[in-house]
Amino acid sequence: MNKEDVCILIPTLNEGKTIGGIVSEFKSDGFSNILVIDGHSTDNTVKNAENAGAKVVQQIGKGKGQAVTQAFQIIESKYIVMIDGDGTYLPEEVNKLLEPVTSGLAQHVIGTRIGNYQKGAFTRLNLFGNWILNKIFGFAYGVWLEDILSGYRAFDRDAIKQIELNRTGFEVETEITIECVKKDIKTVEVPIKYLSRTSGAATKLKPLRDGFRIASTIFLLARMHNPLFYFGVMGLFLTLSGLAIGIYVVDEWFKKIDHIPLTILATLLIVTGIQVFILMVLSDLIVSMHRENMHMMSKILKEKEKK
Ligand SMILES: Nc1nc2c(ncn2[C@@H]2O[C@H](COP(=O)(O)OP(=O)(O)OP(=O)(O)O)[C@@H](O)[C@H]2O)c(=O)[nH]1
Ligand SMILES: [Mg+2]
Repeated sequence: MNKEDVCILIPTLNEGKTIGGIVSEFKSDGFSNILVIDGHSTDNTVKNAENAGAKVVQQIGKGKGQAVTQAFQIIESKYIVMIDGDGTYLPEEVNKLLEPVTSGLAQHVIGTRIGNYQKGAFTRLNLFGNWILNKIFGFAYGVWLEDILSGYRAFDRDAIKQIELNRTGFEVETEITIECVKKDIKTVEVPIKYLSRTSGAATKLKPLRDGFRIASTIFLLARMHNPLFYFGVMGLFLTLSGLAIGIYVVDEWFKKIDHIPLTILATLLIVTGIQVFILMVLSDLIVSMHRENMHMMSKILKEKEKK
């Protein structure tokens, strides 16, 4: 692999204490193409990144997701490595991530932090949130990964040109992973080390708010990919709420107490729930047929290309 072919992409927002060191380490390791996409930092991030030899571009909008989307549009290198600028990932491990893409084994590599993290790198809430989000992801997309939220990744150019991103915040890693599953971009995970934030710079992640946003991204984007999951969860929620209210209403009725509005509500919830289940079966049929068509279309295109 030629290191000139690699672009190191670092999204930053007020990481002045760490960014210089990260850029220098990549430079001394022989990587000359380093792109810092900055979210209008108010500290010395830009100066330190430029002094260390990185190209700095200011993002147009707000959020890590918007920054990465913008960067993916301007990068034309053969291989891309994405890493956070907060010093929690090790630049020296870059070859572990690049190896599967440069050897053609995968088009997208995720550095998995779960097996080897420094004490304090994850709070208990982060660790639990991470675990549960990976499980929900597994149920929704049928792909069981260990660390869909990792910020240390490698791609080939073809992958980043296929990935379409719409989320602007910390849902970006999730959306990237979902896009790879949907577009059959081969993804592998490699174990990496994860350090705690030692610079003293504040984290920009708000675990509850961002955790909820990530969970809803996993759920909402599953509609086109796995309607059984999307409508199944919705139908189950409606039906179970209806049943719970219904059980209460019947129990009260035995005690000779009537709850007319609640009875109507329970009936409506159960009927809507059943309708959603029917929608689930129909959507699954549509998605399966669409998938078959797409498969056939790409087969025909490939045969045409051969001729
Ligand atoms: N360009 C840009 N970068 C951002 C933005 N928000 C966060 N970042 C960068 O994205 C990377 C990840 O952000 P962190 O705050 O470390 O989030 P995290 O790694 O998920 O959370 P921690 O585990 O607390 O570190 C860091 O390099 C941030 O500086 C933003 O709005 N714009
Ligand atoms: Mg971080």
